[in-house]
Amino acid sequence: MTVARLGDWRRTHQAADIRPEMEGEEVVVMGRVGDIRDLGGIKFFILHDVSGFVQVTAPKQKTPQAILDQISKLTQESSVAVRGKVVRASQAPRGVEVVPSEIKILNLAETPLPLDPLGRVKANLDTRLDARALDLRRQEVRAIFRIKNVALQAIRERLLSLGFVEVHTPKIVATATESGAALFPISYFEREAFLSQSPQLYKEVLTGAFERVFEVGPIFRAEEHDTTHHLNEAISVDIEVAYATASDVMDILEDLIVRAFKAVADRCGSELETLDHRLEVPKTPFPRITYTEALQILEKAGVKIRWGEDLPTPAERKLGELVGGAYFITDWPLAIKPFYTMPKEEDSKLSESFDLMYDWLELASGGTRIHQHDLLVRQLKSKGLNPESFKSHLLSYRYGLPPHAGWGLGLDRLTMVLTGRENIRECVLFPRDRRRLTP
Ligand code: AMO
Repeated sequence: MTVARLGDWRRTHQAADIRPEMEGEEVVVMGRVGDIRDLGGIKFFILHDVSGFVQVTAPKQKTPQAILDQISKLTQESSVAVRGKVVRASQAPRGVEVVPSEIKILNLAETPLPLDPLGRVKANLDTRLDARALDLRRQEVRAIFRIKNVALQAIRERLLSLGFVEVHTPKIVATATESGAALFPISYFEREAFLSQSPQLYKEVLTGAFERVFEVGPIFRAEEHDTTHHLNEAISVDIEVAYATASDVMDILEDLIVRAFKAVADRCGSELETLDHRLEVPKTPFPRITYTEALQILEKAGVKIRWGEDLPTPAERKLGELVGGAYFITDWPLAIKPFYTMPKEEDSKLSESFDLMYDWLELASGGTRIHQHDLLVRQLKSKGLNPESFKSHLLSYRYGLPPHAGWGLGLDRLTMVLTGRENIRECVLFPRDRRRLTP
């Protein structure tokens, strides 16, 4: 079988760079085939690449038969290389076209396609995710990931400029950290191990060496529920800071969220337009309400939650309606926070912890951590956990680990907010949920 290779063909231009003023120039463009038309005297197709598109036009009178035959073979989404001359053409989209002198079909797409990457035929989310490789070619879908990228870049640049060190902690681990969420067991030679739920314990220990660390990485949660905002694998931006408290890291988080919004508003105008989403940069300072105040606000609105219970989604939705935008809920009951959370000095039923909400959605959670060995052991026991399983980790706490605080921010959830998408699956390239392990 002959395989069309690139050989010595190389792009000279991206599609969007081809302009009417280049009339007469020879160019080589490469991309995927969009609409194909045959209008009797003329054949043309739209070539899309990552920059945009350009029309390739072959007048039958002036084009060698071999090239016309190749255009006849083309199918939508095939990848092609076109060598040709730039021609000013007022009737063509963007006022310019490429008249081919040579076409190389690099890979012919099979027909029919499972979905229409030009987005004219609507498909449901499951069909789209099943054919994600094609779905990701849609302009609207690419806009989501460009926004995610720009937001993450803004966050990363800021953290680096604040002296944070980017770290990578193990994802194959021996213990749980987030008591509420279940673990995925894996077989690790002759032992059982787990996929990491959070870089929590490692990032804490690393404050002893680097003082300020951050990580952008996957977290794995064996949660069975099927919601619009939970996945079994998600990306979390985690920070941990030595000699800091919850309130200090809330300030950092607030600043980062505003910077992410601003970066997207400044640099992703066309993507936001494609998504038909109006982005409002949240005003600072974000409101800070305590958990107890949140219960009072809810009660006034007729939603009764018993003190000490976590906020179920309907209560979060109500709070989103009543408070709205970006806001913190602080001072959670210690009993519903993980073992590493610092109790409040004034009231040990409470903890030095917070969640960052956006409308109804929890974007991040964090707090001051316990840095003293004996208190940590007590807390482990009070949660019914066996300190023996945390033995190697506990060692670090014996050697003068500094007081520290930090948070974990769900990047996929932040992307939901920045793009106005209702389902987290839209904001993850290849989402993993209870039913979906492929593609
Ligand atoms: P938590 O469990 O609240 O805290 O997770 C932090 C943030 O990560 C996101 N997130 C998820 N996103 C999608 N699907 C999931 N299943 C999922 N689980 C969590 C959320 C959440 O706010 N160790 C602490 C963080 C810390 O205290 O530093 C932790 O993991 O946006």
